Amino acid sequence: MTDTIKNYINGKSQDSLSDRTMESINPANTRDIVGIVPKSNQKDIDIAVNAARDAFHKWRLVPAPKRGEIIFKAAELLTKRKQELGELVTREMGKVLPEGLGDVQEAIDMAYYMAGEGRRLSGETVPSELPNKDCKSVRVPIGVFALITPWNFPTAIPAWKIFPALISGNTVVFKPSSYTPVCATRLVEILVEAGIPEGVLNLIHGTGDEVGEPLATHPLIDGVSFTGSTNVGEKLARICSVNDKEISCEMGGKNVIIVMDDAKLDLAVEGAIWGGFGTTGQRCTAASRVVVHEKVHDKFLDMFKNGASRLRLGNGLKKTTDVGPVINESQMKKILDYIEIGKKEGAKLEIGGEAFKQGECANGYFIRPTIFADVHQKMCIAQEEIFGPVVCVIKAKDLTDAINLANDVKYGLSSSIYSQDVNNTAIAERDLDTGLIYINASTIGAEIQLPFGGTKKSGLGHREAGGRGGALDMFTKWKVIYRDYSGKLQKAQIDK
Ligand code: UN1
Repeated sequence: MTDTIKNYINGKSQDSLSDRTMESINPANTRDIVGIVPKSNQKDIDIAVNAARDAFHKWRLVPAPKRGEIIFKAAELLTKRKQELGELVTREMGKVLPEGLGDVQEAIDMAYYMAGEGRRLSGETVPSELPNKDCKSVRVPIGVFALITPWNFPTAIPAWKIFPALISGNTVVFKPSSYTPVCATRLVEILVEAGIPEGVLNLIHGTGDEVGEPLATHPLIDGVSFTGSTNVGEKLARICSVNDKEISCEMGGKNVIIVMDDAKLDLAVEGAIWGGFGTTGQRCTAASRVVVHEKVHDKFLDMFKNGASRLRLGNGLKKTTDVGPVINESQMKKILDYIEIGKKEGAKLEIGGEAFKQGECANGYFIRPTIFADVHQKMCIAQEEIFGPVVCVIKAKDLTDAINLANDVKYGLSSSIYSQDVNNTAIAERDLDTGLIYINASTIGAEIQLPFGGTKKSGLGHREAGGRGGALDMFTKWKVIYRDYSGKLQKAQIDK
C-alpha cells in the first residue's frame, strides 16, 4: 500500500504550496512505493517557521513537567505501536526487522528519558560572595530549531533531536530525509496525538537543497541540529556562524576495531561482523576498519571471511535475512565505485565486491558484504567514509602502531579494542581520539543516556542524546540570575 503523506504545519496536515510530489521507495524492492510525499518550497518553509515562531512564546511558558507529560504519552504510544513502526522502518529504509524494532526502541528510550528531564533540567545554585544576595544558573530554551535528520535511523535520530528540543521549551521545524519521510510522519502524528499544541512541532518534507539548506539558514531560525555528511554539516555551520545561529552537527566516521594478539578472537570476529555489516554498514558508527595485531592477523582474517560470507542478503522483513539493501541507487553506485578504487589501489578483495541481484534481490539495491585485506593506511578506502558493507583489514605491529593507525584519519566518532589485557585497554581508552570508545564490544550500539558524537570532522557543536554534556546543552542556553535583597548597593569584587 502506498501512503500519501503531507506536511504538518501549525496544527494542520497540508500539501506543499508547490503542488509537487516525490516518491519514497522500498530499497529492497523498488516496485514497492512506500509513500507519495510533498516536495516543499520556500513558501512552505516561511509558513512553518513563522508558525513555530508564534508558538514559541506560549510553549516556553508551559511548565517543563507538563511538557514532559506529553512526551511521556508519546513514549507510551510509540511502545504500543512498536511492531508496526519497526516494520515500516524496515520497509522504507531496508535494515532488518530486529534493527527496525531497535530503531523504534531507541526513540522510545529517548522519549522516556526526556520526559523525566522535564522534572530536572537542572542548573546550579551557588553562594554569593556578598551578604543578602543569591545566585543561580537556569537553562532556558533557545527559540525555533531546524532539525535535519538522515535516513539511516528514521525514528531514533529524529527522536534524539525532537524530544530534547521540545522538553527544553523550543519549537521545531523538522525536515526529515527525503528517503524516509513516512517514518518521520508517523513519529510526528504520534506526538500530535500525545498532545503537542499547534505550531510547536512542524514537519516539512522535501530535498536537502530545496528545503534543508533554506530552512537551516532562514533568518527566523535560532538553532540548527543536523545529522548527515561532513560536507553539508560544515557548509551549514559556516553559514550559521556568520548569522549568529546555534548549530550542532553529527557527521561522518571512519570507525575502527583494534584486535590485539590476546583478544578473544571469536568475540572480535562477531564484533567486526556486527559493526561492519549490521545496518548494511550504513551507520555513522559502522566499523569500516579492523586493525589487527600481526600475530593473529591471518587467523582473524580467515575467521572474519568465513563468518561474513555466510551472511544472507534479502528483504529485511524475512527472518532468514541477515543483511538488507543499501538505501538508493546513488549510494549503491558510490559504494561500488569505492570498491573499484580499493582494487585499483592494490588492496586485496577477499570476499564480496559486487552488487547482488539474485532471486528476490533482483529489484533492490543489494551489495555483497565486502572485505579488503592488505589495506594500507594511505589508501582512499582506509581514509574515506564509504557508508556501506565494506570493511578494510589493516595489519599492525603492536598496540602503539594500532592506535596510531586508528587515529590517523580525519574522523573521530567511534572506536573499539578487543584485548584481555587491562593495560592495553586502559592505554587505548586514554589515547584513541574518538567520542565513543568500546572495550571488548563493537563500534556500534550507543545508549541514549550518554552523550553521542565525535571529534575532528565527525562532530561540531554539542553532542546528541542524553546525560550531562548531551542534547540539553544543544537545546538550551544558560541564564545566570543574581538577586540582591540587602536593600543597598553592594559591589562585587570591591566591597570587603
Ligand atoms: C548513526 O549511525 O548515525 O550507536 C547513529 C549506534 C546507534 C546510533 C547510530 N545507537 O550505533
